[in-house]
Amino acid sequence: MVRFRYLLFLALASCAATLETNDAVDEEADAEDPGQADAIAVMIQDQADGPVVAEKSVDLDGDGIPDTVEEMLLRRYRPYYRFSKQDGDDEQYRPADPIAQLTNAQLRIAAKGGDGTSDPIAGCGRAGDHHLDPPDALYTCRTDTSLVTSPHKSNYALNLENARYHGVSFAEAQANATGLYGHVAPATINGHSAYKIEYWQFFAFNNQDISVLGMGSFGDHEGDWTSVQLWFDRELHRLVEARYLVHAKAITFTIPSLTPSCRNCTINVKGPNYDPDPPNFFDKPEAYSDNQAQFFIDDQHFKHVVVYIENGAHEFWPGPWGHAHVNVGPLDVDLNPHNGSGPSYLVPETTRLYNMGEVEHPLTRAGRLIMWFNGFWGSTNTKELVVFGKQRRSPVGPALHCSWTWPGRGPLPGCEH
Ligand SMILES: [Ca+2]
Ligand SMILES: [Ca+2]
Ligand SMILES: [Ca+2]
Repeated sequence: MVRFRYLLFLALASCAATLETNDAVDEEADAEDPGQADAIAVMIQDQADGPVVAEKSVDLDGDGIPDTVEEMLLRRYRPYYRFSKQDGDDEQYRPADPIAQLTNAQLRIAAKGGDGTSDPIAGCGRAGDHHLDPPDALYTCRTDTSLVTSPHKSNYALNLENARYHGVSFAEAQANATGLYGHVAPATINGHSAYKIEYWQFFAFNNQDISVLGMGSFGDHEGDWTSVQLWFDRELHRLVEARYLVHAKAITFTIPSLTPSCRNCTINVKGPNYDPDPPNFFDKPEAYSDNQAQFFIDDQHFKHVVVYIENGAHEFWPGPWGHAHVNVGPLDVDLNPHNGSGPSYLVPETTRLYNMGEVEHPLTRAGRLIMWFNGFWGSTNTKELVVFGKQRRSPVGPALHCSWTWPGRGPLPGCEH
């Protein structure tokens, strides 16, 4: 009898564990390798920012979702990148490793009103060049640089090393998913519980390359975080929405129920607002939502959102269609192309955890270093013609963006789009 009860207990425990992760099954794709969750649990054990046992149910970032499920979702739906050529030339400012950049950056203070930055802060970074090496110095030389101790946007600014603006080679980015991080948080969509899956990609320099009146640099800035985000419906068991961040606005696409017959193929999906030639993005951004999207269908039938990466500015567009232009004084200036005609690849799965965890409970050291910083990821902070409403100022980090989903609460006050 005792033995029977024990077996019953085991059966129930096993059932509970299955139910816990069952809602992450994608019913439009093949079943995943059952060993994958165990392999991810070992990766978490090896790479977590603190001791942990390799256990599939562990929730180090405290959001109620097993961390193995979060990492599995980030890997399963990792995006497909299409970089863009400009005048026949490939992207010159390729993906960059934010931790390596941080290690070679100085900490400064941005003057208000776009009036430059201070000298390197005394006592921050190593002797001589003030580089934040090791990068943990960012949070020890000053204690109010972190969103944990000071949960609002600060005037701190990293001065990235100019010689590192171009990032890594395309071959390296394609092999290592350089600069790609993410997090997953609980969310609701259409009244259903959902997993919000966010990808954040770092570049060390944004080159808008607009040249007007002899000035070739406005719109340019150090540091660039771009993002594409997905909602996985836990009741419908599939992806239901994609959000692309483009020039501080969001393009959304409602993903229909869809199981294409092909594998290792790219499909075009038209939405209810389908229009192959929508008006200027800045005049009518809503014409870009529910218009069209592309997905790469992998050999297990999982959908990977395809992003057309604007040359220089790295905005993630849903396709090569559409255009953006701005008025600069009397002139009408086209922004860089997002034609997707440069290098393109499915972002790889690597041995590195992509999940950063959450701000209050980072999963990895890289996640802590990236998510905590409450200042600007660059020191370009100059007054010039205002093109995008924020001069040449460098961007805030992922968690200070309004589209960052915080478990159980809304975005930070002062968040940016
Ligand atoms: Ca978790
Ligand atoms: Ca610099
Ligand atoms: Ca999470």
